[in-house]
Amino acid sequence: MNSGKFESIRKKIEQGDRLNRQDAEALFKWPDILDVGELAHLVRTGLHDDRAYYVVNRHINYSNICVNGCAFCAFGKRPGDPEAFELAVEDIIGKLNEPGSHAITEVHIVGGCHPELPFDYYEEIIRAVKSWRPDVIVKAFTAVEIAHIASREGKSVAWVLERLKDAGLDMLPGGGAEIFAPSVRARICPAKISGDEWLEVMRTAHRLGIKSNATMLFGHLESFHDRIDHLLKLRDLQDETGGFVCFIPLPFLAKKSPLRDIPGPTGVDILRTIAVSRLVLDNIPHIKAYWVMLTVKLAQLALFFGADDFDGTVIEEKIGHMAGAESEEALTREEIEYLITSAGFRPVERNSFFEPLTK
Ligand code: V47
Repeated sequence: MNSGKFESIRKKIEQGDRLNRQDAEALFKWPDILDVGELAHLVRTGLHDDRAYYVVNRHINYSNICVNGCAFCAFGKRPGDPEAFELAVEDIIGKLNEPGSHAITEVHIVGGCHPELPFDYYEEIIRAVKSWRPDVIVKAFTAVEIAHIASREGKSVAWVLERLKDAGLDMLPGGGAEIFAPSVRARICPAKISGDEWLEVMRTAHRLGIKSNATMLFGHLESFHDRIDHLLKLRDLQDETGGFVCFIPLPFLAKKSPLRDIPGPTGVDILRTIAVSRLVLDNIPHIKAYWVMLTVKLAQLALFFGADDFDGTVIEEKIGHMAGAESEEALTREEIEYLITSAGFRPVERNSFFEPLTK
């Protein structure tokens, strides 16, 4: 690529113009990632100055039993597998009552596509968490779980979302998007809903006033073209609904996953992908450096490559760690603030919707 192309992209960014597919391709090919990072940092700083957000939250997995059997996933287990588990609603509340969870403002609840759990169970989880603490934000069930629950109940996605919203659901997490390209999904997650179905669940959620995040799993069998296509589809839906709060690029962790022969993305590829995401997704306000998958050291660097959010305290994490994540399972508020401050940014505690919280 010649430097003229890079300069034309720089100009677009400086003028606030939208990048197109060719621009994104050029950014993936440009040899110096520091140039790409500099542009992403310009955008990130324009939006968020020196703020780096974090949330005091807790993850809870209600079950890892899953009928999908995705090739990249070490978390999901078939029914009867010795590592399969399923929590009763009381167990979930028990986790919230453990020391360390008292200050959380968000509960992130996800599981697999369970073949048998009744609809009441999902409603009860949300009601129980809300009665544990009415002001805690419940971010629960990926678009994949919502579609699965709807299909098991023989109801529409809108019906499921409306019922869960009535029970107290505040927001959907961004998981399960993987990569939208059908040819790659056919190899890594053939039983999962299609990318278009994932987008349709999110469209419905946003129409019903339920905001969500969005993810992209990268560094497995997909091409740069597939990544760009994924980002552009999210950007198109965001133009339509405005319902995405934050985008989370998830580097594939291969080590203990069924696809363990694939090396997974390098650090440079991860930083470049975060930067390109910031530059292409001009209508999604926040980009998360999810330290669990990135490691805290790379997450710090990601703050210079377009990311503005460090995610959270998490407390208990299974999806990444069962796949071989090398990070801790939890960070304290003080540790996160130290990591952000020592990278030269200003830590801002936020709620799930990125409203700043004063301590
Ligand atoms: O949906 C599964 C991915 C996701 C692997 O919305 C893997 O705020 C890497 O979505 N290597 C779960 N990734 C994590 C997630 C998330 C995390 C934090 C915050 C939010 C949010 C969402 O992890 C899954 C899947 O896409 N995943 N296996 C793996 N081997």
